[in-house]
Amino acid sequence: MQHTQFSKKVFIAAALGLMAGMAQAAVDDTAMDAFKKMDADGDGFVTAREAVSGLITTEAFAAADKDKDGKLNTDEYAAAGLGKSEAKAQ
Ligand SMILES: [Ca+2]
Ligand SMILES: [Ca+2]
Repeated sequence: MQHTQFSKKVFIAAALGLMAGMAQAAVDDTAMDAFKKMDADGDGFVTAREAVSGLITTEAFAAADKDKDGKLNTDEYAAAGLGKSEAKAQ
């Protein structure tokens, strides 16, 4: 039984991975996932301290913080593409 569940999970993960490559919505979901992980205290904003803990540089944070309030909301985070920038980061 557990083996069957495991296989199903692997299949779903593979399917999601496929969709993430094709659909913008899936990519955004991944970004939101990363946002939630980065938002350590769960207040809905990523502060500079949380961002640095989440491997975002202070430069990237400042560039993403469009309204300069010192924290990123989900819109700023998604607009900056921080959740998917690692793939092409140099
Ligand atoms: Ca937070
Ligand atoms: Ca902001």
